[in-house]
Amino acid sequence: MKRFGLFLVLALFSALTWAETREFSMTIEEVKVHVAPDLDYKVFAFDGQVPGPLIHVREGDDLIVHVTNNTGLPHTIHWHGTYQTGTWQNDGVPGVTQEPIQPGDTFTYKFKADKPGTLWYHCHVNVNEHVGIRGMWGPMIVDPRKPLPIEKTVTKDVIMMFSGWESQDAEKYGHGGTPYDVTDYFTINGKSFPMTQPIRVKKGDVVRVRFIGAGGEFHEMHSHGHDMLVTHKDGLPLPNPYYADTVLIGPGERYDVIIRMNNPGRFIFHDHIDRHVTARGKFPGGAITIIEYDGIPKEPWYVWANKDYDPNFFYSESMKQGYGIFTSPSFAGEPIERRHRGQ
Ligand SMILES: [Cu+2]
Repeated sequence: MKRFGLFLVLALFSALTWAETREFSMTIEEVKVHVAPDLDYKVFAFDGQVPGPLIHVREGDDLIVHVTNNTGLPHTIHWHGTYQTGTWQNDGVPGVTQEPIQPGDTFTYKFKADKPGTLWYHCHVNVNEHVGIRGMWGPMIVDPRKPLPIEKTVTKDVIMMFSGWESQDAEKYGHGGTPYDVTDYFTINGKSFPMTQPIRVKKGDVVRVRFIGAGGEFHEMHSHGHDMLVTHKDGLPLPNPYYADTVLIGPGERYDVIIRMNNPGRFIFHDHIDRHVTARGKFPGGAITIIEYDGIPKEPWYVWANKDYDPNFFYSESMKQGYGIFTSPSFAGEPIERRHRGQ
């Protein structure tokens, strides 16, 4: 009996303090991604994909991330949201915390996942080009040690990263991202409608959408037919969660919302800033998706009646796989011949 008591104490102690060391490797690659039916774009891509791979860890974990720069320009990674308590040299800001990672070099970041919630990572070199229009961003989800009761009811996770693109600089590394350049494409997870994907649900689902403002624009996401319960801002639980059917996401911001899927049908879920639902100036395009309930027939006139479905477009499948780093083949770009670089 005494021994069992000791076991219980030890089990409780390890459950409370359990933290893992998680060691990942990432590369930065020059690839071309397919942003819209009429737009291919040269990017600097984490592990060759835009958005970058999902990093999913638990609050308190120790992270070691080896980053190898296989591109022709210098970069860093800033872990947006982490406090870097006692590890400020890992904050990823060139000229402030480190020298940039030069082409061909590897840099290792070591830090604790000390802030829970919806975070993201991005380059901090020449940010307005590399982050603004060149795809250098990815999601980092840190599960809290003490989730809210409502978080435990979630049946499906959806991650949406917003960004803008400038078609005139699609082929020109080292250019673009200034206030004088025209942003004419807008995307969710790197794709402009109709290349985005539906959010497929069934009645009774509790969907958590994590909005991440990865680009330089504001996005006003509007959920037809459903209210969103806004529960977290920048990873932190709100003292007073509130309902909204439009949520404004600014650059760098994150909002977590919970949507109860209680209204079977088919509903558009779109950016309410008119120019953000265009592509090269033409409607419809840009930041649009559609909530599709199971069992709703798809009439032939439905815009996505015959769509090839990618269940991991919003990282929903990756989020089910526990902790680690998760690449997504559907976000992968095509390699660019090095000799053509720097056009
Ligand atoms: Cu960069």
